[in-house]
Amino acid sequence: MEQKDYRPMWKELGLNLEGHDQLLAVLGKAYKDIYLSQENRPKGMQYLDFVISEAHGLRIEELMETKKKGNKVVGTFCVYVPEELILAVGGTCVGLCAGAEIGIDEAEKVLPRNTCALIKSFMGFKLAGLCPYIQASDLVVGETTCDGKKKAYEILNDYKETYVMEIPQMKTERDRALWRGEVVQFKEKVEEIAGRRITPENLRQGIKTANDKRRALQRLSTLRKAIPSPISGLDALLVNQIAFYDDPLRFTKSIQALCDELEDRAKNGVGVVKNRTPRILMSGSPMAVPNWKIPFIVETSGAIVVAEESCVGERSTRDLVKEDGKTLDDMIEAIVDRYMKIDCACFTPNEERIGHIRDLAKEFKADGVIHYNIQFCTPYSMEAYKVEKGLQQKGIPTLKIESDYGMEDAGQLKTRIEAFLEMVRG
Ligand code: BJ8
Repeated sequence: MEQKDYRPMWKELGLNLEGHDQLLAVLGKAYKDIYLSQENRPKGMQYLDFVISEAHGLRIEELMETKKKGNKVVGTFCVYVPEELILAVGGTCVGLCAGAEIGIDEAEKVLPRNTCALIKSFMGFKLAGLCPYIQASDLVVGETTCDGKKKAYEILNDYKETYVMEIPQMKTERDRALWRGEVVQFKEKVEEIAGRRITPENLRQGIKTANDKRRALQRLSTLRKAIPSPISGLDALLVNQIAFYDDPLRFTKSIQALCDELEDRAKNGVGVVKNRTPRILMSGSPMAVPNWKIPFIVETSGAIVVAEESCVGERSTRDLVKEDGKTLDDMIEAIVDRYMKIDCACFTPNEERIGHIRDLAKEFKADGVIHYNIQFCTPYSMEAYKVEKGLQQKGIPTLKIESDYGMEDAGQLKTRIEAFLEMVRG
């Protein structure tokens, strides 16, 4: 099929066309090398291949169409932003976190070099004019999680107005009250930009849509418990990444169909690897699209990733918002409760995260855990100590790695990962 020319739309959005062409060329090649080279992929992944190929085309066209109808697009950087409220007013929530190095030179003009790659990436995407999602957003929402993000939003605000939600640092009753206030204020902000009120009816629907998406992702996760796993870690990661920007209803339907296929595979003992392949749980900093480096190295070194303890994975799908609320107040409380359960390393203390990692390692029969933090990410690199200790107590082998989005350390990482897998195999 002939590719549609989206350049007029990109121009209208103010993208840097030359840089954007380069980005698409690099991404296209990486996708082919990393994804399309995999063997025995489920047929259902064709939908994801299509979504990736149209990530800057058809999907942006859809967003522009919905905007024409008066609906709003809200860009976010963190799983703390309650998608339910955006869906309630007919809006679309898109993830703006970025996992590519391109644009980093621009980012380093305004950010210190020793800033985490994720922050540099979203800043670089904006400054270099490479991200149609941020251009299409009517509202960009930041949050006070780590110091790097918090301060970066002040700078981003010079280029694109950024609304910031205050996230508590602890989980006491006082913190819950603060968070409740933030959720209510955000609800008012969403109503203001949408020019529509949030009602029990539309919020109930918003909650259901977001929960249904999480249910589909939970089902996918459960199916990865099969030995051998019916889907690669790379493909499962891609599904979790695409969850942040695809149309939620269509996405949910497609992932349920993919799960039907995986269920058949699991029943018939069909997997993407052999039975005795080492099973790895990845844990740590989120892997925003197109950050596929570590799982690619792991899976081309003779292991399979069976779960991700990360915001692009279990942390954002584990909990649902209770659906039995009758009044608007009940529903807001249910949203507040659900989001307070997120165990980001920005919280202190954060013991529940260690418990979650141990539980996941057990449930998924992981032979080892690879804890990954993006270089210069203080919360996750600091918490790695506690994670390692907690896993050691249970006799679970752990490898701690730190990396950025560049490929310079790929060889060294591969050597370390291979040595770890050797040890895990025993
Ligand atoms: S809830 S993990 S999505 S903040 S990698 S920018 S923490 S220095 S991304 Fe996150 Fe929300 Fe937490 Fe999840 Fe800072 Fe670390 Fe960079 Fe990070």
